[in-house]
Amino acid sequence: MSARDETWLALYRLMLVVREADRVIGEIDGHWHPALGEEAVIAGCYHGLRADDVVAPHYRGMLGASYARGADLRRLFAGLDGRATSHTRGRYRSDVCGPIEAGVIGLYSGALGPPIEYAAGAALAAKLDGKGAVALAVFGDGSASRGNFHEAVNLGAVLRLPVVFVCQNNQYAISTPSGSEHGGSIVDRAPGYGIPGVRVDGNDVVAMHGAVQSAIARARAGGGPTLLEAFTYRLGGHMSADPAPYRSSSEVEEWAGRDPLVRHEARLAAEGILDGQGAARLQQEVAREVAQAMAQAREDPMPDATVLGLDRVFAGA
Ligand SMILES: Cc1ncc(C[n+]2csc(CCOP(=O)(O)OP(=O)(O)O)c2C)c(N)n1
Repeated sequence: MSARDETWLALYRLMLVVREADRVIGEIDGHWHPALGEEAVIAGCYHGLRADDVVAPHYRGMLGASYARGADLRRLFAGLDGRATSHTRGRYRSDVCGPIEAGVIGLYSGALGPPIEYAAGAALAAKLDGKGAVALAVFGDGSASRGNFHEAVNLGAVLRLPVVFVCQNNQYAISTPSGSEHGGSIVDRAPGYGIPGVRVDGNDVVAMHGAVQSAIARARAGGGPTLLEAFTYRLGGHMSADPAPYRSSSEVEEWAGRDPLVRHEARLAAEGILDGQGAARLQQEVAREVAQAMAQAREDPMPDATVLGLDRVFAGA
């Protein structure tokens, strides 16, 4: 199998994991933020990075990013409700805070925006190290309206840092449509910083992966930052418990017709890489992996109060 075919298959598998994990988590957690429809952005961004690269993912994609970087699915699931086996031993939810040991920077304060700057900081460290590592910041269209965006991109441009900025533009920030969040287009901000800006079809995983890899190669070679705007659509609600009554069903249906998984399946079949039966087998394999990891995680213990520091909170009470 050619390297291209292997990459395309790996991208498909990663998208399947993201979708299946979303589905399974959504059944037990109403506060989960599904990435339904945005899987191509996630797979395209996080597949194929170097082990020493650092990512600051958008929270809607944190779990997929962590998995792509080698984190254990069971431990990621255990982090959903703070179990002892999770990467932070129950201190922080894994949907907003990936394992730092896998090179994943979390949304530590819960505020959207600062991780874009964390990525610029990681890129500065990588530049000083001189080993060619790159940082990747991924953030939503709403997050791009925060001041952190400007500071991070400006610093990256001025210092020519090895950082790639990707706006995961799913056209909504909770119930606010992107047209009411920011004036003009996000990618058009790039020339103002003197860096390249590229708008990518965020529902096409091959286009997405190609654009991210080109921007990373440029950053690694000392060319500085690139701003990518991955244009996609949030097919689900803001959270799994959100029926999203603030948008029309015709809009959702139109975008459902551009489902990134269906599109990639058609491509894999047309190129003779994976037929319908092969795709069904892979889907079953992924469903088993996700179900098993979730079942194990649900059996995992909750952390001891001393790990969480609760013994101090309640000391003397
Ligand atoms: C600084 C800050 N403001 C508000 C929030 C509350 N909040 C959580 S998710 C969200 C929507 C973010 O929209 P976007 O960046 O487009 O990401 P999406 O949810 O669409 O993936 C908001 C406003 C927050 N976490 N941090």
